[in-house]
Amino acid sequence: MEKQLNQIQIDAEKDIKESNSLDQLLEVEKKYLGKKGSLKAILSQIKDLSIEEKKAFGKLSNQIKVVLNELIFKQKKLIEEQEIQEQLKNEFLDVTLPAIQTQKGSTHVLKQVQKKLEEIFISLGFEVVDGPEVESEKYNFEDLNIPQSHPARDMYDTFFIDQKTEKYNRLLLRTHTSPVQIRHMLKQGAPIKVLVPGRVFRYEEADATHEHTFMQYEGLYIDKDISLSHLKGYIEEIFGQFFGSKIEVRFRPGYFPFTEPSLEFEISCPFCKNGCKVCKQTKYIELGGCGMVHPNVLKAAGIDPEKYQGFAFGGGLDRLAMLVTQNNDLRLFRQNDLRFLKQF
Ligand code: FA5
Repeated sequence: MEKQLNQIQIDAEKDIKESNSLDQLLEVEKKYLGKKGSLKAILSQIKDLSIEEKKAFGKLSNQIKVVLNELIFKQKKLIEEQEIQEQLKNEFLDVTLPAIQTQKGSTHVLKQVQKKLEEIFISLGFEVVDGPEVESEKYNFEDLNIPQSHPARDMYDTFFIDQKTEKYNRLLLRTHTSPVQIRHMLKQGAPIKVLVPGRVFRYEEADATHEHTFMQYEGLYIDKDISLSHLKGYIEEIFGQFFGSKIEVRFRPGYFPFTEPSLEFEISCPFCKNGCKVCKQTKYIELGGCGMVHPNVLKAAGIDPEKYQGFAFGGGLDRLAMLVTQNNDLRLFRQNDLRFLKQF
């Protein structure tokens, strides 16, 4: 048996040295040291030996195992080293070649406009807040002083969701950012100074200036002794900073059930002095709606209108982006054509 063991060692050492790939080496390892390998097979004969012979045989087979394992380890290192050398010979790496250019992404133009507005509002002490896009009829309409069957609901072609809640009535996709006024008043009470940018939805046919999904921004300032003159001053400051030039604000009468009085606000054209194609020769650009928050809205949100007043104003962020980019079709912003978007 000792002879047999020695023969196994001689064969195994030869096979190990002749292995020139890791797969081959693994096979050799299995062949001699594996569960069904030659060493295991010979060990099965041990039962017929005397105790003394068993001891000697066990010792010898363990020694052989140690020697073979060590040889396998060394051979493995050798093969790995050879493989690396081979790879280095075949692969030539020119570190002086220019790197492959990856396409750089950039912030979407609507987000850029949103960020710019946010920075200006924040610098003036406003906090930026948002609310859910799936809103309740109560916050989108009722608490904003637009009860059911109020004709003003026609202004907001609404996507309703086939779900109703006891307390908040039907669910819908918010048609404007104004419901966040209610949410924030309920959450924090007066005073409030917030900017609400966000996505809104209306069941409208798309054209160059209308989308069914678009962005709005809305400013709300509630405190003691707030008046329309504050509103005018803030609009002047905000859009002056936004367009980087001194602008003038002009109000026209408007109508929103949640403000009283309600106004439309226009700014002097930041692109010309005497009329251009952006302002259609009128020297003014209409930006959005505004007014003093209606007492009913304050009451609905638990704020005492005798103590607090406030202004709110809101406009279309896509329309603002149209002005900035001098693009006359807002549908382009969402068509994801990189040739268009890469310009900004
Ligand atoms: C409102 O939505 C009011 N919540 C704004 C407001 C806030 C008034 C606070 C008073 C106080 P209006 O429906 O006019 O108002 O929409 C505001 C702006 O959203 C418009 O001036 C316009 O710039 C933009 N807008 C309206 N409909 C669309 C549309 N389909 N696609 C793109 N922009 C739109």
